[in-house]
Amino acid sequence: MVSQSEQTSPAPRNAFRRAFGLVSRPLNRSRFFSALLEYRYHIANLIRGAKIYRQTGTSPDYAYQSLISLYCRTQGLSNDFLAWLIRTRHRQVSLPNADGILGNLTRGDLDRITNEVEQNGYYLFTHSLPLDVCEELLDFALHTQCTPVAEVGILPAGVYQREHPLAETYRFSEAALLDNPAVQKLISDPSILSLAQSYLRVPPILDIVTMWWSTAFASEASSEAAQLYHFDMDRIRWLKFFFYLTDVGPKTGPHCFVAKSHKRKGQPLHLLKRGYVRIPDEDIEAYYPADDIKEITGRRGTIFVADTRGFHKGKPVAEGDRLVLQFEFCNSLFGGVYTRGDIADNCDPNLVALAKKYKRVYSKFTLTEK
Ligand SMILES: O=C(O)CCC(=O)C(=O)O
Ligand SMILES: [Fe+2]
Repeated sequence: MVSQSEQTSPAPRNAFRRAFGLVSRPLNRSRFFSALLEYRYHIANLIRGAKIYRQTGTSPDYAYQSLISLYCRTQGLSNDFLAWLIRTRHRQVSLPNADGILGNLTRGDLDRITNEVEQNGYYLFTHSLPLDVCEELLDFALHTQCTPVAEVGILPAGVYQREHPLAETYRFSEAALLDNPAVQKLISDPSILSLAQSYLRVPPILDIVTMWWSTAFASEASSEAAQLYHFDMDRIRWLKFFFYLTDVGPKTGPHCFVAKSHKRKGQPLHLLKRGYVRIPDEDIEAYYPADDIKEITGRRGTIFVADTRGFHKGKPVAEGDRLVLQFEFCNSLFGGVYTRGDIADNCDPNLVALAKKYKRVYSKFTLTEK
């Protein structure tokens, strides 16, 4: 159990000083205040945007753009500061025992994994999805309509034909995924929820449920299919859970992640100055040691998490195809546009019970009667 009593946070002022290293470094402090002046336009946008977000649940685009600009200019400090602010407002909640798809995780396990993600930006689990769950999800993916998304644009939806790909990726709708019993179980899995809370340090909010095929349709890396290095920046802080549902080797589009690049100052200013754009492999390879550029391969069922504020991409698929299921948990829905969804009251009873009890976790969904 992750209980509130375990979260004895230090006095906010001290926590703030410790978090931002302002205690014994006067130079940093003056830099911090001059940055405040320099960035006042973006800060004003964030403050105005936060007010609107509190009233409506959505953020104006200018505030989202300022979130991105500040992230790039401060090399992540602005997001860390906002995450600290959110922590002062939302205490962690006592979730069910962290016994689930990731194993029966003790508080020690959660701390160890959280620490690894904090250090490296990703963590590959020893536990994997049981084969019957992989089969169920693969079956879903071979019989459910999805949308082909190609470099040239979006094509009409249809069922993916493995032998005749017409686009680099095929994406499933969140609504279709939420209808699937295996997905319902996973988004309410206690080990997943506990790890998300442990990393975010506030009750996690489920903001993305997605699944997509990546194919060998194009020979070039597709920007649309996130096959060029980039960082994600839709929220303030988040953690993505990836599930490989097909075997993924070096030629079938492994996820690539630059270890440690998710940290504050983990991305150099000369790359961040380009803004929220895709970065060619050569520029990543020129800056980061080869040892830090990881390719995550694994049999179907492989599970890993990543803080995709670090540089990452899907390696272009050279042969065959790759099916991935992914969830994102965030600390706030402030930021980019998000889709709302429904959780029907006739779906997995554990999910319905959790959605009633942990309103923040499922706050982008409405519990509907079927
Ligand atoms: O396909 C991949 O492995 C990368 C996906 C990606 O960029 C993301 O999920 O943010
Ligand atoms: Fe991404």
